[in-house]
Amino acid sequence: MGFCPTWQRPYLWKKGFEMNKTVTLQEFIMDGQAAFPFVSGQLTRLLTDLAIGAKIVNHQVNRAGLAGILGSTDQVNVQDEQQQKLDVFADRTFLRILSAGKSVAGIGSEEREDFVLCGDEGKNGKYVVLIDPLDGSSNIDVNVSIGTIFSIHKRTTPLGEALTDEDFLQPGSHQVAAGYILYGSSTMLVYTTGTGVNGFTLDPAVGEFFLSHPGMSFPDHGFTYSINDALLARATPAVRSFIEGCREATEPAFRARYIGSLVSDFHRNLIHGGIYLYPSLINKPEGKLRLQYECAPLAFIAEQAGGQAEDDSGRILDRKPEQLHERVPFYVGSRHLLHALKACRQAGS
Ligand code: P6P
Repeated sequence: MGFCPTWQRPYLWKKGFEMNKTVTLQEFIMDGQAAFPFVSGQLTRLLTDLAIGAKIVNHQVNRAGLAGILGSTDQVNVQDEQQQKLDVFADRTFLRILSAGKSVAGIGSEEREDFVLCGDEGKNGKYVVLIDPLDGSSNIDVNVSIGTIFSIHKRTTPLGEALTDEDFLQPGSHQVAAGYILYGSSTMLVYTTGTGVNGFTLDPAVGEFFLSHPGMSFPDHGFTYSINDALLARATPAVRSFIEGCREATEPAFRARYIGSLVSDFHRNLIHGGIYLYPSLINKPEGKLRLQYECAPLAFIAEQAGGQAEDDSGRILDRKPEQLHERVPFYVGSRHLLHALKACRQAGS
């Protein structure tokens, strides 16, 4: 794992992290708020509510086989994907909790065609949330890690007015915060508010998230590539050339790792270094992943952790979305590997 950025050390030392004092997520969020004395506290409430939703979803994910909520519903979601029972549970859980919290004016969810208004017709919440309630849900029934991805923006419409589509179509560079929850061998919540990336691990015995990965950053090395190999024949020449280069490299040799769960592949690459690719394809030039609630939040985290995130034409965070469920090609991870991919693209141009 990359070392904690030096500027974060005084804070973490003060919190007693280096003296092995356990710092809860709640303390960390509250301290973050204390650093901005004039804030309303709504972001604190919002982050706290996301952590509560994470605990509830985690409980169900861990007992899915026993709770009769494995498998799919007879519904297909707006992505034209078979909805899993846990997809629906996670979507409803985060919607219920965030709506009750008063900080959120509206939510754009992977599981719903249009955004949903929260509270009093969405007129008073300061923030809008974009969320993939349960990413990688096709892995649920085979007990492979899955995740939740969230993106937080300030509303663009004035308080007291009805939300519009534009509130949910802001470029990733406008995000106030972004994060993911990984329901894996342990359950982690990793997030950024623009001042570095910190990871918290849930202690199920006490139901608290504790700071376990302060100041996360991509290591300078890292030689793992994550791509669905079956897609390569339909990928661009630049991606094919890059992967061939990874396969042929010997000093150091690369490893191929692909879990089929974006949050899991991203998290492993963040800790050990690497690159995740879901490319544009001949029959799907826009690729598969969704910009607003998968790629943009992970791109914010990646850049805050010293990495990069691009599509075929440039920086993901600079992309202005036109549709709520817009798909983009997505390449994210260690800076040196994104540079190598870009060189392949330029060589092919
Ligand atoms: P494929 C899961 O459906 C997901 O959105 C990501 O979590 C994952 O990385 C990708 O799609 C897997 O897609 O086409 O390789 O099965």
